[in-house]
Parts: sequence; C-alpha cells; structure tokens
Amino acid sequence: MASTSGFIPLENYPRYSEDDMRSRAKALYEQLKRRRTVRDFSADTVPRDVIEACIQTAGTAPSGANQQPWHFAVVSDPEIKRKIREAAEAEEREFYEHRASDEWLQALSHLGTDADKPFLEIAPYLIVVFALVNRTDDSGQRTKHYYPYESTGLATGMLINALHNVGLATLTHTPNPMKFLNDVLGRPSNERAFLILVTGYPAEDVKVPDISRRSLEEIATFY
Ligand code: IYR
Repeated sequence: MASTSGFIPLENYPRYSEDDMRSRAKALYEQLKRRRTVRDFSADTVPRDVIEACIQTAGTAPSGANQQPWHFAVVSDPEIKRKIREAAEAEEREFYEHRASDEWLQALSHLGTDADKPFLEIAPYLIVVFALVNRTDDSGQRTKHYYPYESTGLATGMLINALHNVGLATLTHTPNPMKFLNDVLGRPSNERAFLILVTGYPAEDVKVPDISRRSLEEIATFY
C-alpha cells in the first residue's frame, strides 16, 4: 500500500461462524426472493423518514473513486407527479407506436405493459434516480466522475432492497428518453436521469406476471 495516512482501522466488521454464514445467507435469499416488481400501487401514504433511511442505505453503495455520483429526487407532490406522468406517457406512446422494434415489443409482451402509466400518479413516491457525470464544487472547479452509471446502478439495487425490507414495492420504470425529468424537476445537465423508482405499497388485488428466476447453475460458474 502506498501510504497509510488518511486510513483508519476497520471496526465492527463481524466474522461469523460458517454455520451462521449459511443461515444468514439463506435468510437474506428467502427474504429477497419474495421481491416482485409491481405495476399497481396503493395510494396509501408512506412515512417520509422511512424513505429517507432507505436512501441513506442506498448512499452506502460503493462507487468509482468514492465520488458517490448519484442524486435521488423524491417526488410526492401531486402536481409534479402529474407532469411526470404526462411527459412519460407521451414518450411511451412514441415508444410503443413507433420507436420500439417488433423484437423489443415481443420481448416485453409477457409483462403486459403499455403506454398508460397511472402508477406515476397513484404511488405515494416517485424516486427519480440521477447519475452525475461530473460535479462542480463551490469554487467552480469541475471534477469528472468515473463509472457514474455503474455506481448509480449499484446504489439503486441497494435502494430496491432497502425498500423491499420495509415491505414497500417498487417498479423500475425507464421512460425512454428521460431528459424531460431534468426539465420537470429543474435538475442541472450534469445529472442524467437513470430511472424512476415508483415506490409504495402494492395494490391489494395486484397480480404479477407468472415468471421465474434462472437457476444458480444457469447464472453462475465456479472455476
Ligand atoms: N419503457 C417502457 C417499455 C419497457 C421496457 C422494458 I426493457 C421493460 O422491462 C418494461 C417496459 C415501459 O415502461 O412501458
């Protein structure tokens, strides 16, 4: 290691017995495998401090050069949600009617999606995740960010799991293109919309696609 100045001891990093490792690994798998993306949300409100804590969890994600190149724009205001729905549906109509290839529409068909996005107004929170490609500090000095999209993807995955952990459902929604989100939310151009995480309780009568997950053998190779 080149230098140890600026380093501190790693503390509170538990080492479990191998049996505890097995049961903890299994317990988290059992919990996270119940996560499902939903497209029908309850309008019930969710305490803001719960959302805040989940975003703090997301903010612990590893990032390129520890630049933490993400911003979470949390929308509960009905008027802003309405604007986002309007703009997203306009893009989606273009997508479904013109832009998407037949191959793409075929790949999506089992999800039952279309250009109507009522959940953008019904769900209590839209967490709009932005990736920051650079950052300008108070003195006007601009710093380029490394791996902003990979880093933001990692943080978003942690956010999805944090929300699932408190019983909230999410929908990773990617209207295409997403530039309108900068305009609606007044975000600067160094922030690139990454996705909208629609967040709330699932609707009581919600149905989800009958799909399964690939097996361990299919997704992993041990050398
Ligand atoms: N953005 C569109 C289409 C869409 C694309 C993918 I890839 C999906 O997994 C689901 C939907 C929409 O939200 O309808």
